[in-house]
Amino acid sequence: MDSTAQRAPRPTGRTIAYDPSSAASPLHVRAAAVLEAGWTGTSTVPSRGLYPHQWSWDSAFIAIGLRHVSPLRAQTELETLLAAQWADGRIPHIVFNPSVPLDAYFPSPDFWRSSTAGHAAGAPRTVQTSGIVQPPVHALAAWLVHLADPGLSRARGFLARAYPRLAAWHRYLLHRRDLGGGGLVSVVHPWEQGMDNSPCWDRPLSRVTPAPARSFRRADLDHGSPEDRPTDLDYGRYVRLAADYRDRGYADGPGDFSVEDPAFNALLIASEHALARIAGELGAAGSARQDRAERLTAALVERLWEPSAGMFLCRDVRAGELIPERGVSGLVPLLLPTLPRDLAAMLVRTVCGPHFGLGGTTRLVPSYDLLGDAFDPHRYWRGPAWFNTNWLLERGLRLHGERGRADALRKGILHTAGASDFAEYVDPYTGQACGATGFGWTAALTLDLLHDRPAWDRNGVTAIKGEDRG
Ligand code: 9WN
Repeated sequence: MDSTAQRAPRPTGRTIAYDPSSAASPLHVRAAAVLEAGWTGTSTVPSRGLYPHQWSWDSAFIAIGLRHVSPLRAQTELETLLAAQWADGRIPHIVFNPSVPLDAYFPSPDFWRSSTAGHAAGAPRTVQTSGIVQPPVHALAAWLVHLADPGLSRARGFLARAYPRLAAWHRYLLHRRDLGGGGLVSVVHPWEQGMDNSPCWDRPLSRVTPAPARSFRRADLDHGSPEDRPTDLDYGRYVRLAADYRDRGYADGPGDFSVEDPAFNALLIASEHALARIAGELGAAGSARQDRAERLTAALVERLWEPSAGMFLCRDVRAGELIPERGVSGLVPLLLPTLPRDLAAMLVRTVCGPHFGLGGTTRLVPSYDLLGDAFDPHRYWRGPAWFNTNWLLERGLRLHGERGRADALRKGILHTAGASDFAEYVDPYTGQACGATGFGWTAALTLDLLHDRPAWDRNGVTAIKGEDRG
């Protein structure tokens, strides 16, 4: 049954159309229950078993959904993450919960040693974190959370406290991570980009000597099926890269792995647009940020657009070339309002074409090229569909006037999320659940899609109907 179109009997026996965004709708109730179960008192775990700490981009997506249930919790979610920011501006990809046993997740705090190895970079003393980052969805999330309850946000000084931290975060990325020298941000580890095991990393990762398998113990295989997870060889390379970065005191500079990724940079641009709105709300000028967002968009097109693929590709900075693999990350810039029209039209054609199959062969947009040699519908980021990337594409389609396609994708996401018990990821053809169920951002983004779709302002930063009083 399509859970977006459920009907419920009234006591009178009359049947009325059920409002799926209502707090009483079954899908809303189930999604809210997932977030409730993952709430620790200060933040939300992505998954109690597989990911029992706070993750950076997960928290941003979770806050975007949580705002529909509790704007206060959504603000707290982001505040907890921002409190773990390093003095150099980086927001760590994991904030560890000290009450969780060390062996529950690998790499654990004793691997990252943030407070000692990260001392020179300004890691906080009071909380243990990882030393790498994740995509900057946070300013966008903060703005959307503010819009959910501007009165509460102003009363708590939410944006006034978040703004300097978000600005420092963007400064870190723009000043310390422009490793290619072309104005875009580079990631130095696949975990930073968030689509950890994408075939886009295979080529740059092949230069990395793996850490021996016996030198670490994976905890993920205690929860996930090995066929769905990265291989031991990939893990060995992840461990080597992270340990080398740690052993350099988390100092940034050219390393074995530096990649300019389209989704990471597009999310930074979307967040720059949001920061401009936040500055405006706080009575400051946001025009410099708008200009920067436009310059970054131009750099994105200049450095990562590949006309023959009809999409953006990743750039291997060390090799100085584009990586010839089509990952979903190359479609995410569709969410940018100032993307040239012809490029947006080509992205729509590509997402609906044979490589990604939207509206044709697939239920949801896969994480990787259906026709690619490395495609696997179940293995981590090598083909399955994720809910956060589909949510981003739904926004992009809507922004660029593709309302019919956006509505269909929204329906597909809601149906698949409900039917898969809010899976971490799914087979893009069948919707079969993979990885964890009861996954945080799947539930949160379901809640967001259950609410009214946004009216778009000219910057592509949403205003929920009737709530944009700024
Ligand atoms: C490493 C938490 C995170 C997500 C990532 C996803 C996965 C971790 C892992 O889980 O990564 O950060 O152990 O595989 O790839 O996007 O943020 O949900």
